[in-house]
Amino acid sequence: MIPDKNISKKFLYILNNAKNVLITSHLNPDGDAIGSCIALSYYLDGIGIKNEIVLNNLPSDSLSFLNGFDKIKTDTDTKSFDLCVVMDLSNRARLGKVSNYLDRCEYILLVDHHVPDEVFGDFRIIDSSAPATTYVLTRMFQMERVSITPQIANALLIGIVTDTSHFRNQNTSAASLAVAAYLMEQGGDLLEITTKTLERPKEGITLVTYAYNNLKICSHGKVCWTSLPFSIFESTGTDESHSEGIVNDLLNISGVEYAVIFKETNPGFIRVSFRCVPGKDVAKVANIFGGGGHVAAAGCTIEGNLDDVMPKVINELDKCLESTV
Ligand SMILES: [Mn+2]
Repeated sequence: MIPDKNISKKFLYILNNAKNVLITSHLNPDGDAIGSCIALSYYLDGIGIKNEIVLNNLPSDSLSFLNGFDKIKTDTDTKSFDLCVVMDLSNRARLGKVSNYLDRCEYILLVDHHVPDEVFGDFRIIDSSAPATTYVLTRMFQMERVSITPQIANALLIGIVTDTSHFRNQNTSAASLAVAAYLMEQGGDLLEITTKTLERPKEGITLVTYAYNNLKICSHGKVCWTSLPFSIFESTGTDESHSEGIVNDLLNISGVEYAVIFKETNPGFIRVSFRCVPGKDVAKVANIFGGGGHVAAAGCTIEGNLDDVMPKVINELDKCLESTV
């Protein structure tokens, strides 16, 4: 459903008449999750409506440059909310512990751009053709002529920039660029967002080196994968956040259509991230292992050790490859 004027009107009506709003999104929040939460929080602040952003866990430090980052909390003492706005979320389980707080909310409003795999909430605005949740929000603000401050513009812009992989994946379109341009006109700082979100933490360099030293290319050069065992995180004092972006780099190798990274973030738990070039689909492979995501970027967590998990996943990916050739 692409929100039209009626839906935008209803969305703003619900927001403007709320008294105390819980704003939330998925666990391991990304740029789009926090961008949509922070933008909405600033909007509600602007019209004097009490609101809190509560997420299962804090986003990675690489996003901490964004104004409003310090609004994000991981719990709340508030006993009841008359409205909860859930963003960028297709499955209630991905709320993590915040799921428990939904019982304290009278009305649940969902804004998202995933193909939903679970229907919940009292009113849903889901545009699965949109490149980002912040795009959906921006379009509704535009239709209702809501004035966008530079802080709101920045928060909205980060969602579009990160969900389009810096305007490089298939979410990039004339429409997403036009909305990004509009947000720049409202004070969004594209240069800062692209620079900061592409920065790699110094601690992460050992992980990059390890990942490149151990990468494998198979399936006639179409599949590239690598792994980071728990021991490397442990010996370098790093965590998963320091390894962000490595899987995207693998996809830059010429001829590679699918990239996978296996991260043993805790002993016995392997986080798998998939990426693929336009026209291919990694969400269906992630789904097989109980994960999810978008066609071009997906992930899952599998219990087991690297030696067992890696061949299983690569095998499934190979099957997919055969069926799409
Ligand atoms: Mn998103």
